[in-house]
Parts: sequence; C-alpha cells; structure tokens
Amino acid sequence: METRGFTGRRPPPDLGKRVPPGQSVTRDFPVLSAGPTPTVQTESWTFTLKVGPKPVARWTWAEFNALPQTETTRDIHCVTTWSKLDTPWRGVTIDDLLAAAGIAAPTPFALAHSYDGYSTNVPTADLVGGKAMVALAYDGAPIAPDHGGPARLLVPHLYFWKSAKWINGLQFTEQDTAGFWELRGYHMYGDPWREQRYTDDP
Ligand SMILES: Nc1nc2c(c(=O)[nH]1)N[C@H]1C(S)=C(S)[C@@H](COP(=O)(O)O)O[C@H]1N2
Ligand SMILES: [Mo]
Repeated sequence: METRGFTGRRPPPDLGKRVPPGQSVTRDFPVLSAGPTPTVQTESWTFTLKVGPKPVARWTWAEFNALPQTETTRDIHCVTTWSKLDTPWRGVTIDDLLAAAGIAAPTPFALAHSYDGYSTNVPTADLVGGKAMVALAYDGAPIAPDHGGPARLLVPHLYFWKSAKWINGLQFTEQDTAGFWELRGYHMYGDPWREQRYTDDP
C-alpha cells in the first residue's frame, strides 16, 4: 500500500526519449503538400491493392469503412524538423487490409499511391505487425482534406512524408522503388531516430 501515494506524482514524460534528434515539438498541425489539395469525393473513392501491376482487391468507400478499424495514438515526425506528440487516429491496419483481401504480404516492398500523383515507398515489414494503417479519422473526426482526407497512410515510426495523404492504393513490389520524395533527394527508408533525411544519410 505504501507505494500507492507515488502514482499520482508521476514525473512528466521524458520528452528526450520521445523526440528524435534534430526535431522540435509543435502543438500545431502543419500542412505539408507537394501541390494543391486534391478534391477527393468519397462517392467515387476507391482503394486498390496491387501485386506488381496486377490489381488483387478493390474497395469502395463504404466497403472500406466496413473493414475492422483500429485506434492508435502516436507521435509523428516530419523531416522539416517538427514532431507532434500523441496524435490520435483511427483506421484499417495493413494487416487487416491484407486479411480482407485474403492474401499474405506478397513481396518485400510496397509503394503507396495517392490521388495527387504522389507515391512513397515503404518496406512491407514496416507496414505489417500493427505498424501502419490507412487512417480514416483524426482526433475523432474525418481527416481534413489538407491532412489527406478522406484517407491517408499512417506509418508513424518513419518520417511523415511516408504517410501518403489522399491514398488510393498500395502496390506490392519485388524491388524497393523510389517514390515522389525519394526520387528528389530524400532517404529511401527515413528513420527519424537515425536522422535518415537525405538519400546518402547512413
Ligand atoms: N499525397 C501526398 N501525401 C503526402 C504529401 C504530399 O504532398 N502528397 N506530403 C508528405 C509530407 S512531405 C509530409 S511531411 C506529410 C504532411 O502531412 P500533413 O500535411 O498532414 O502534416 O504528408 C506527406 N504525405
Ligand atoms: Mo515532409
């Protein structure tokens, strides 16, 4: 019983353990997009799972929303040096997406594709095991268009450019294939804890 008195006096969270090198915490939610926010209507929205060039599953907005959904609250880290702590999301994990398609992770790499023509590559191992989701809600509400609504990828353990906004598909690939920013000087993997910002960072 004597230790119970201490539980209400927990020290503040050690931010140093949560904020990667070179990052600063922001309470805002900055918007970073390569181009203008596209208009994406849920009435015509689809999400396509491909293995190489071959579509293996496709969902409408209604079908996608009927898949099992998971809530997660995570820290996110943008390569432009802001980090935002405790961001609350809800969506369909990639594990649940693969299960719904009736397939196991088919190749070692994947490319996320978006309605604005953006793409980004992520190893399959970083998408499964509960590490990533197609998010449908942020902070209990539909994701705002500027932040990638109606649906965006969330891969919170990698720099936030990997979290493709306005996602419309996931393509599994045999090779690690550079996406939009990876073709323009950003790192193929993008681990914020190792500061993998630019192509040649170790
Ligand atoms: N489709 C798409 N996804 C994108 C981008 C983009 O331009 N288009 N920008 C990326 C970058 S560089 C970052 S830092 C985050 C920013 O997400 P936010 O605007 O919600 O903060 O989205 C990423 N996803
Ligand atoms: Mo970014």
